[in-house]
Amino acid sequence: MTANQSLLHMILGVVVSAAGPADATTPSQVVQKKDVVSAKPSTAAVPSPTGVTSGTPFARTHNVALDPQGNIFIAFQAHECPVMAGAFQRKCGGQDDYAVEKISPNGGLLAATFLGGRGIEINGPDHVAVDRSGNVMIVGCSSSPDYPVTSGALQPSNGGAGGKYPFDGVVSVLSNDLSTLVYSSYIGGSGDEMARACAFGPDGSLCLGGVTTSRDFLTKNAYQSQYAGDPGFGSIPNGGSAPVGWGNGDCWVAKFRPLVTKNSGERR
Ligand SMILES: [Ca+2]
Repeated sequence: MTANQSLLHMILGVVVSAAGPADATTPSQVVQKKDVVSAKPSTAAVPSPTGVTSGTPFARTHNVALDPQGNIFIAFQAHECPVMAGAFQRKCGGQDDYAVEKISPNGGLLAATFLGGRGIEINGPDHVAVDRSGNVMIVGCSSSPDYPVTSGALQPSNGGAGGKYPFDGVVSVLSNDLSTLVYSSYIGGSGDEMARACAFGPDGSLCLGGVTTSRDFLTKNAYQSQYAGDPGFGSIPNGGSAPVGWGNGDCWVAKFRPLVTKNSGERR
């Protein structure tokens, strides 16, 4: 086992223990139960663990990824994070945000940024992926009406903002040094969505998957263009007596064109 693999193994061990019961949780359950523990490793486990979650009382993560140089990218839900000068977003937008950290193969914190708006970014983010150029993609779920998006985004506004179902999926790509938001968009309709998995295609395309409870979820060239699940999250469909959850919605998959736009500058 190489040093890199050993470090990653240790961090993954922490992540697994921190994730808790997995993925049947709902936005409200996540917020109410506070059933997440810090992913901060012991100093004995990781030399100079400068920041997996230093200073973070509440953190949740599901995934890590490596860039071609062996740097480790971890993303989690947090209100506090040791961001540095040059970070894309240096302050939490409100409630919890996503936080993304770049950690060297030796365990040193190289960069960190928040990513979120004044609502809550929850349940992860569920997936992190890194492309051959080192760009870092995360996908997740946000209730914020002001989650950071880039010009030319597929969906620049939250499809459920101000309504009963304010959670949309989000997909964001950051530069390798976490200073620039390369691409970011909501993806969702009037119901609730989560984006739960992501990968870069061989051509650089963004491939996403998630769950929706929206009858008006955007489709294009779709195998299944009509929503077949129950109505929105928390509703009582079909004469039932209990509200439905994510499991009563539909899955979705989406493929975005390779990245062509770039924004720059610090957001906050
Ligand atoms: Ca937030």
